[in-house]
Amino acid sequence: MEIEILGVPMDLGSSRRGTDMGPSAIRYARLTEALRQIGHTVRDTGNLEVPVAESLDMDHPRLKHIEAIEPTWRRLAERVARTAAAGRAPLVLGGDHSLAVGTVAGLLDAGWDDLGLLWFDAHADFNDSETTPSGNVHGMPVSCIVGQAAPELLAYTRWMRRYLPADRIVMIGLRDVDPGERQRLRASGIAVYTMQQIDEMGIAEVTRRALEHLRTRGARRLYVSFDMDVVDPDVAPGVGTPVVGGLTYRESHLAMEIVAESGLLAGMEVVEVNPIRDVLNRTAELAVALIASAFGKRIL
Ligand SMILES: [Mn+2]
Repeated sequence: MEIEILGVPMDLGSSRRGTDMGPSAIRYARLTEALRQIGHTVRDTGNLEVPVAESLDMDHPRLKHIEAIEPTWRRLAERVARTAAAGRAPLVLGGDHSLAVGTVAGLLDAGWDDLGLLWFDAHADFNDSETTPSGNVHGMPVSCIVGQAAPELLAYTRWMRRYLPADRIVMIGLRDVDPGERQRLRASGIAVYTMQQIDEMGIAEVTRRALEHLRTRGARRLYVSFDMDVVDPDVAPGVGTPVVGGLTYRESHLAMEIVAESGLLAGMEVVEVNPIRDVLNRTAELAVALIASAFGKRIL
């Protein structure tokens, strides 16, 4: 596979600073080497230019830094669309999770009408300007991606040519959902597997069902949006918003191995790596190992 890496050093969408250093930490953990070792052609296209938080005025209490985030989404969408249209697999390194609006918009712009989105996360990221408890946009990207949001937030997605149908998203690993978000999520049409279902069924069954769900709704190309906080903080301490009770080391790998076996993977992003909170770059190293598993690294 031809893989194109793009870093998005953005932490404007979260209040805890540090995820802007995520792309650097992941590269330092030898990402390109890991992918080349399993036979892929890899090109690192560097980082997208993202404004530094200190250089900005706090513009909007319910949509913090939205005036800087929106143009970043547009530029990211252009870059991702170019990569995808050229037949290469985009591999986006975050950065906070708000960046997903730009990546998914770019894939849709490239004509990926058969896109299915697998969203690994401790959170639903389905708030909007009305339900948000914090005003942090990294808690809202899925609302923008499916075009279900309060008008105030939706106004910042007018540049998007289309939204992704809600039944082409499956969320896995949820364990921390805000009250207003919960109601909207239930009514959204998005399929969800919480940690409770993973405990009951096992991650293998959950991942297979998620893939089957996307396949039966017409997905032929899979994009994985992997928030490192889906993994338990004991294993992945260096994340923006840690929540106890997450995936184990092996569960997270097994999910990626099953993604690889599906043969559908066409791109991926790994977000919310926060080196400030990390221990000796362990979380970035895990990110690299999980990316390698998703792109086909096998034990035997
Ligand atoms: Mn997230």
